[in-house]
Amino acid sequence: MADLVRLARHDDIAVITIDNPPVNALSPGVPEGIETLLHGAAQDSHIRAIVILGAGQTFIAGADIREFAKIVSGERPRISLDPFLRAIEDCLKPVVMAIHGAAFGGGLETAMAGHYRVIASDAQVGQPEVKLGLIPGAGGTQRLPRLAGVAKAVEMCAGGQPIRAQEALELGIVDRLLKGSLVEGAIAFAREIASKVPRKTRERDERLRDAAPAIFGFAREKARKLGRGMTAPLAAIDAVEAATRLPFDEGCRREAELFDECLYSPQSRALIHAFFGERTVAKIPGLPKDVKPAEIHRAAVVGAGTMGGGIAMTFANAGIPVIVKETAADALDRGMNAIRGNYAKSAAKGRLSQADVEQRLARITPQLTYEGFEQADILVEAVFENTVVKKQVFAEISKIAKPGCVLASNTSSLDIDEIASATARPEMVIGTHFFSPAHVMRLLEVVRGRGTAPGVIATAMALGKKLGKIAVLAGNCPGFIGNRMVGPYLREAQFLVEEGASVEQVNQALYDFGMAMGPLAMDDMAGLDIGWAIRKEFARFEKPGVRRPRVPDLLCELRRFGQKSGRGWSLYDADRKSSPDPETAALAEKTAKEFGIERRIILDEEIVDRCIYALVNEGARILEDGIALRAVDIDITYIYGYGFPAWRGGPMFYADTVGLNNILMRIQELQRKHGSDLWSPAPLLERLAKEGRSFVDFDT
Ligand code: T1G
Repeated sequence: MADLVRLARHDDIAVITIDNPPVNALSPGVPEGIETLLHGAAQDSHIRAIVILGAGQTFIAGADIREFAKIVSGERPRISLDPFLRAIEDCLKPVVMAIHGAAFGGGLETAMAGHYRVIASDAQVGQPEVKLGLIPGAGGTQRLPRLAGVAKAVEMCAGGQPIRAQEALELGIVDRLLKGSLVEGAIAFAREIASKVPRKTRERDERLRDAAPAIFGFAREKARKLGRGMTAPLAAIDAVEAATRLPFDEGCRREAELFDECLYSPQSRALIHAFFGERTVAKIPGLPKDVKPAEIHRAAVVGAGTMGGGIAMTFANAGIPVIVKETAADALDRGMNAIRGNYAKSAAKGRLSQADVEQRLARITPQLTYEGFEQADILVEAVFENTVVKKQVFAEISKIAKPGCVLASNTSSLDIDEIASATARPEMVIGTHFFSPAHVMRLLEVVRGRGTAPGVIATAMALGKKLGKIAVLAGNCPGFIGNRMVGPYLREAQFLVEEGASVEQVNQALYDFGMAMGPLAMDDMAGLDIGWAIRKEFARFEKPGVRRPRVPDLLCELRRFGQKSGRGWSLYDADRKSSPDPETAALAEKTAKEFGIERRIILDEEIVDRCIYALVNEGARILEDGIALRAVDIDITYIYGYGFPAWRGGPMFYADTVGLNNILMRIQELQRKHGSDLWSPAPLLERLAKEGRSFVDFDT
């Protein structure tokens, strides 16, 4: 095994390089290796100062996240990084940390134990541990406020967002920005400071005194709002607050206590599952190794509606010129006005400069013809959700498209093979299901058809990453992964309203569970007419006599399509703020009477069980059918596409935490009450439960 750490002498400067690809994580052997070489260099009389840096793409990206599961399972002891960091901080010769790429988590904590820090101008530093349900556990909550001030340290540790090099310099986290060669710049800097007395960050208390107590109260309020349900951000605030109240060593002990509470919490396991899941979904087993994604330099979108416009923005935001075509001038104008409006909102929030906005708008070419489509590397159809309409568009674009051009449909549920049958090149057809608003939502559901070529799958998955999306590959069936599961989830929510729960109770119960919004609120946001069109499209597959929700169709017949028409399940004002609609409640009561549905008091627990277990059960069927490659693909789909709380790990991981046997028993109870057509346990769920296994086991 190549050395994880090595030392090179540059005359009077020692350079210690960490070489633990891919991200120089502090895996077992790395801290030990650094400490050994540091000790040697400190003893070497020729050496006046020491530089520590990372090989490859980045400085240290943190502790080795893979080790946490082993610690929690007891497979390996929790080893504190503190002695290693003190060895650096107490080194008698100046230690300069040279940062490039990312200094995240334990990486920034290691850097702050150094006496000086220099950084490449495009690098980032941060304490993203809360995204893993953890807090900085190696002195970060104690050293960062001493360098950056308390307010910024709270923001970075509780929010987890990295900052750029320039801001790190302005804050005093780093001492110099380097352009050009990092190692040469660092060595030159080390020579400059070699004769200075090493500064120990832990002794730099001056910035702790400027902490206004209100900082912590405000931060907790913000954390409860932005990290609703998450415990780690609050623990991070407690730890930084401890730094302002306790001497360094005691502050570190308090940090370690809070860290352990997080480490052994289910939230951390769920968020680490989501972290690796986000990377796993990009791996497509069975794709031939020699299949390489094609480059996408130009794109074209058919349809400038809500989805088409958002998709065009997504390409433009990624630097890809895009044509957007409509059939009528007024529709095109509406589409372009919506795009300009979205950019204006981003500029108003300071997320984009006016120059950025103009640059992105310049990449979007609105038009009423297919002119230029023949030059595109991908054509995306984003027209009305109807198979006949989509096939017509595919028949047209497949005649124009150049050889090798990917033909993609943004359908959210229709048959990709049926759509592909309208072309002479079904091997180039694939589903690219964006989520509304397409320029914001991170999920991209890539749907392979029976004939889709491996190269087209590879291209769509790589394009997803280039567009800043998390691409998940799904097989072709009605609704693919996401919408196929949302069907039973919404069905149960709608049934519960007919059975006596209020719309608000159903929404609140799932919101309190952690969903970004309740199921009926989501239905109203997406538009009840979408579900209506899909139900009509698939009515022929429905088994006669099986109970189905009545109220949603009645609302649609009354032209109540949700937010877009000011009322649906709820009422909406001009700012789309919702309020209870007594007419919906009356409609549910009347429907129940008409169809003999018993009305009763319903507890939140039943609402959550029925909606979430409907998701899990359908998820298990999707795995059986091979529509999803792994259970984690379903989890990532729901976390990034449907607002499922990441701190619960996604529906399948959540099911594992409840225990599949418990879920099976509850579903069998619902089966006895509501019948097998609505509630029969998926065979995979039954099998795993009987074998005492989990969905995570199923994936491994
Ligand atoms: N540990 C183990 N594996 C890691 C890792 C880590 N810290 N970071 C990345 N990987 C793996 C990843 O799974 C993938 O593997 C490969 O590296 C490339 O990653 C004590 C408690 C640095 C910005 O949270 O944000 O320090 O899929 O695809 O897009 O207080 O990785 O190839 O098999 O993401 O170029 C805190 C996590 C840890 C940073 C690079 N640190 N990493 O992005 O590559 S907790 C983090 C990232 C901690 C201390 C605490 C990103 C990156 P595979 P990638 P990338």
